[in-house]
Amino acid sequence: MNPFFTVLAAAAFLFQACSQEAKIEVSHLRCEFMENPLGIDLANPSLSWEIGADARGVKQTGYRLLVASSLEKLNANEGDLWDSQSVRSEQSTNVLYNGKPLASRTTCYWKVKTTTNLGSSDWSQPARWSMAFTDDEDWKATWIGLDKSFPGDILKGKTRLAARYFRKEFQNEKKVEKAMLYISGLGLYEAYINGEKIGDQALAPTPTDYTKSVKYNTFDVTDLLTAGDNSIGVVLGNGRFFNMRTVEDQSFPPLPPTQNYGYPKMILQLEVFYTDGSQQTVVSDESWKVTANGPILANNEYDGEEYDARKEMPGWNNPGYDDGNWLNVDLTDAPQGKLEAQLNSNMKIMETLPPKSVSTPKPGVYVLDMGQNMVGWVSMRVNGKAGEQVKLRFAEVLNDDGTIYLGNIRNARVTDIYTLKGAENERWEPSFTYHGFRYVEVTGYPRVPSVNDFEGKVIYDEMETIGHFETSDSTINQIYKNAYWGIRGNYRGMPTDCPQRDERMGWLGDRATGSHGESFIFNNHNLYAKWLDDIEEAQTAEGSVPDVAPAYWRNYNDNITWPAAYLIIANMLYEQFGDARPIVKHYDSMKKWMKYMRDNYMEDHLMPRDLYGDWCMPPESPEMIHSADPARKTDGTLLATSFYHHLLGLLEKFALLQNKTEEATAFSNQAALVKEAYNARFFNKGTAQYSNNTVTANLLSLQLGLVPEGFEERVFSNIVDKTMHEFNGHVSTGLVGIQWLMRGLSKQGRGDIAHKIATNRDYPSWGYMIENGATTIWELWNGNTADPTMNSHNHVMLLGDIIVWFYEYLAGIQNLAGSTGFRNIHMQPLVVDGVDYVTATHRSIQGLIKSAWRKTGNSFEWEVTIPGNSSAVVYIPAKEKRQITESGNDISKVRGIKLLRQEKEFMVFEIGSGEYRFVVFLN
Ligand code: RAM
Repeated sequence: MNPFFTVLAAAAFLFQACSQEAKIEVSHLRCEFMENPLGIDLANPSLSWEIGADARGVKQTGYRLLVASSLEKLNANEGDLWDSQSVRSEQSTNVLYNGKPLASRTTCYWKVKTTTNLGSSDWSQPARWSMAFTDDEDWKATWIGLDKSFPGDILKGKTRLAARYFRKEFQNEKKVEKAMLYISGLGLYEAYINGEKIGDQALAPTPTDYTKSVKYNTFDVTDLLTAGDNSIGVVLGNGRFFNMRTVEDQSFPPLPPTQNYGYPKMILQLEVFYTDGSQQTVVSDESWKVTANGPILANNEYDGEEYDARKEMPGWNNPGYDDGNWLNVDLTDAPQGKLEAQLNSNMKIMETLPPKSVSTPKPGVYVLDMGQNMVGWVSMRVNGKAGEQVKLRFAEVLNDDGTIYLGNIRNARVTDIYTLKGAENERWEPSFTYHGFRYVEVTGYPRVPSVNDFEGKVIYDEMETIGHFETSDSTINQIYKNAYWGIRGNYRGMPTDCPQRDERMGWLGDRATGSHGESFIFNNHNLYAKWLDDIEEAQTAEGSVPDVAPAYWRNYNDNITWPAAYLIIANMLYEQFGDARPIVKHYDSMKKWMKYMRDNYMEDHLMPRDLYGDWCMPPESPEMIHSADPARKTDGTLLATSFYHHLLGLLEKFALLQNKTEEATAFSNQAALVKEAYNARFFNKGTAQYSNNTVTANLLSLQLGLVPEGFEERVFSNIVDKTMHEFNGHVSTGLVGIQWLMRGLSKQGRGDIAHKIATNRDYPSWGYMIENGATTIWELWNGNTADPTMNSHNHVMLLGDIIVWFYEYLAGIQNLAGSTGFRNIHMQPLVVDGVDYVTATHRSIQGLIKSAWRKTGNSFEWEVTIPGNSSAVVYIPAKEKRQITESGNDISKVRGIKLLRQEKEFMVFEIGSGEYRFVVFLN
């Protein structure tokens, strides 16, 4: 061929190739689901990134990861810790570090570059993580504290201790290059260097069963050190370490004492690296001083904090303070638990809320209304004389006369007391307590307070909000908002049942399906991974798993429906975040528990162990907590056996994931026997009813795969009949059934009933709560009239699967069957009468997913965003494809959109990443 033409042809080819090249960008680098985390002690942390492109349909074909011990090396493309080399792989999330063993204290700088079907990216911006201690020998510090009480401390019943203040001075002779601080202070600590508070965490560290594990936090404190004299100050509060209640507490209802781990204690290690290469380590040891004679006179998470500003010790956490009358510390025993780096976030002030109003129900009694049931504390500004005392009490509801109602707080004192020192504009907020409240009663305030004198501090685990959801329906929107406030208010390093009364425990049953819904709204991966560890730590040697973890209450009831959360949540982390590690890590303990329950309790393949029934189903009369009507109650053996069957299915899946095929087969064989026995016992073929035909009985059977083939429709119609005729289109389930209700109805084609249940405003419904002023979710459907002994206004358990339903059904965002972490997405909106639009986003680990649909008079419009390196199967509600346009073009003419099939009232297409705008013309 003429050489000239060859050149031309080559140029033309090149031009073509270039014109197809898209701009590819890698961003949002995360290590262990966090941006730039400090203080990790894992050998193989997980790395994830997002891929963006200015063209649709981008798919990663390979990556190269560099991890370097310095930024300079990374910038020079030298991965001295790990150079993955070019890897052919589609995986862009949960890639496990696989380089040189990571030594303690290493800061790991990393970046990634990808190849895709549309071209290659440049190197990403660098990110980093830092290693804490990987070897117990790294700890040179000892535990210190004071193993005794002080005058004023109360050790029995409603316990209280004064906070303990610790201090230590040290010198810095040379120029500091870097300083890292490692600390655990139990139950809670606040730490200072040269008077400056270290970090912005609150109520740290995260709570654990301290006989099993203890978490420490890592801080970069380089900027806090000065030349010459320096000082460290630490304050310790009780948290969950010193028992909040002992047997002497005569609460009603009688509550068990909380575990006692002893008097507060701490361990601290400060490592200072100088520019000349030398190093100094300051540790907690016998040279520290301590006093309990400071301003925090008393603290207890349930009861509140008392602070006497006259007892402040100006300069105590600065160098040069005279600690002559302080005590020498005790070298204490270490808590038995293993000292480990904390991976889940600490709590933090996440939002500040001004009160909406102040009222005066009685002379001298002021009541702040925050306008929202919230969790945290109040900060206050006050002017007055030394010795004047302001008392704050916290409540969720008011009495008719406008005073606060404390009946449902049980025996928590929920009282903060501040004694003035007589300075101008005194400001105060507590350190070692928190409250669940909408209203604050203020007494003793020296003048008439105004809203400007107070601020509500909203405190929960520092966690990114990754979901937004809105519809045209104001009830649905308010349920979502109430759920949002309730969920975040119950993240306290563990998911708690409630934040206000003398309970606040990690009840397993409350969060099984709930955790799945929550994962659309919050990046809660690390919290739930930590909670699974808490659950495993709570397991007895025999295999029993309690209903509460960490096991501050020893609730070993050998029940099924509560501990089931252990497996259900491990599965959730895998499904929603693509992380299989929790499954692998806990597989043996899960198996052990299942075997323990089988060996000890199973009778003829039925599981008779159930304690709570379908907890808190709507009772027949308004003041009741639990229904007494046998027709409303679901048989306990049915609940436990259907769950056990479901869990066997999960174990089978977990076994297959690890290629343990024989074990998988054994689980599935066992499940078959359980199913047979279950149907023989509970199923009436003639009526297609399970047991006494409650919605929960039929629903669990259907949703958990127990109904014999061919009977599904009839069983479902029993659910519909019961709901529509006996309960007039209202919810009739409690905590157990509700976990499957909204999905169950919608899956079988009755999304309209789910919608009715979601938008009801009369009893029982979430809308009824709203109608009665709720700004969070109640523990009971009849929370405005029921017996106060069990009537929290901030429980999330009755949310069941409604948040999942909002995202997976109304918005239509869920993992495609078989996919995890939103690699392949199933987009199918539930378009129901009464909802005109839905807008939802979820920042998944792959990147941002959006579904926003709207009905107009004669069209249906749907905006969809699929993150890079993901694809989706989209269900467009249309009978024919010629009705559909995408960004104004006939959908059949748009490249990259592939028609898969027609399915019922949907045209089903496959799409790649990118933004789409579908319009369906209805005529
Ligand atoms: C209540 C708790 C919790 C529930 C248990 C069974 O006391 O508040 O929500 O799981 O009982």
